[in-house]
Amino acid sequence: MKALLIVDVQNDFCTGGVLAAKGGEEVAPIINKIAPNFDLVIASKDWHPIKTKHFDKWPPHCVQETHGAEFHSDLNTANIDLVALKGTGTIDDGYSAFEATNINLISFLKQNKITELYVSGIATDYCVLSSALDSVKEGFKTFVVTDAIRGVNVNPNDSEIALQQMKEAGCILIASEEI
Ligand code: VGL
Repeated sequence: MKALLIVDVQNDFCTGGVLAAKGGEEVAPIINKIAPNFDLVIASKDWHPIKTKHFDKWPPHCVQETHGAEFHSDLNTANIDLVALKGTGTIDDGYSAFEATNINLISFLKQNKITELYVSGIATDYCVLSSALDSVKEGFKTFVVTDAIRGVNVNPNDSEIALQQMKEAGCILIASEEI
């Protein structure tokens, strides 16, 4: 069985958001198109308290219950079976969807007999990267949907480097039209 993981397609990571990945919202229509091909669709949300050590590194973003933390309106949420909330503590970065605190993501995927995980969303160089690397570590055959991800690129090459890291870790890079 195969699952789609949609990482953090939230307002604060899209155009106009406080930590926007360039063209972040462009992943939404691609994700909407591929989502019906999966047995299970999980969407993560960065879900931070107002005060967290994470905001020593980053401008405050995706604060719980705020507009910035909502899914971008272009994302079809009807496709989503489960929302995984991460970064909910006062010290954790919560980059990986596997750090979700409202659900044990590994157990949930295993209970649903998922063996293949396809990773999409934002940001290529942080949360997509961490989630994909954890997915490999947990033994899932891991795909990264290259046209359905966008990076923050604090340094201009960060997304490129992240893609290389994912590839070296064993992720399979795939275009949405190949799914
Ligand atoms: C993210 C930077 C800071 C992400 C989260 O969702 O990739 N990036 N916090």
